[in-house]
Amino acid sequence: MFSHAITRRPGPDLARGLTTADLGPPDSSRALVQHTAYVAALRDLGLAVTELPALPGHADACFVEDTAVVVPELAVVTRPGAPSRRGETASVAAVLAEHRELATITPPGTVDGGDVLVADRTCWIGISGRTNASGAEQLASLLGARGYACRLVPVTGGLHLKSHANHVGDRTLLLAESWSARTEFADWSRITVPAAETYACNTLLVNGTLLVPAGYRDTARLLAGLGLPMLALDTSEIRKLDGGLTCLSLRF
Ligand code: CIR
Repeated sequence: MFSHAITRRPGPDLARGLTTADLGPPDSSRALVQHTAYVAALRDLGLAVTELPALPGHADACFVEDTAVVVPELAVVTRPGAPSRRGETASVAAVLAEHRELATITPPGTVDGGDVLVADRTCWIGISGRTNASGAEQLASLLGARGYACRLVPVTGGLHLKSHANHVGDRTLLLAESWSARTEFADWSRITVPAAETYACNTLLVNGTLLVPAGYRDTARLLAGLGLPMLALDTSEIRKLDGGLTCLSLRF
């Protein structure tokens, strides 16, 4: 169960954020409405949310998940892979320091939190365009020392590991079709997201409720089989920046 979350409001300069999506520029006012609904959903699920203000000059700063990896024993402040995002970590670390012992990823290592999936005592760490081998090994060593079994996973075909894989409870993973045969996940139960709905892999389990991106009917139907409450949230503007439901918060 999570008791806290950290989020950061999207700023008026959101359209300057990094993206590979070919969906046009985000509307920052609409993004703020969507973000407000997201924060309200976390609060409704019982989390105390620390909402940081927008960080001028850091258009991607609302994607707070990339700045840290938080487990009950520790918070690891990352060194984001995109140099333009490295100024986002300090203000998040200051909040985390109130709740956890802190560790830090150091150069030449880079890690984006979006590449890190922790479920039970297993941690999958994606090696991607953002998370390099040094960063992944540093993180695996920090978490390994605290009893987590870490698995390194090459990330192909998308920004982050969590663009392809997320935990939906009961030792079950939601996996992109293109990743369904990956051996790193083979000993867990798996639900495969149809290729046309890959974005819906970015589903977030919070205290027994599944937050799902609105508009992905086939995936919603598959997830309904889990029997969990589901809440669909509009992420249209966030998606334009390669963002999803997991990346908008740190939960702990
Ligand atoms: C970026 O490219 O860094 C941002 N525009 C999107 C980051 C999304 N983060 C995530 O899914 N964890």
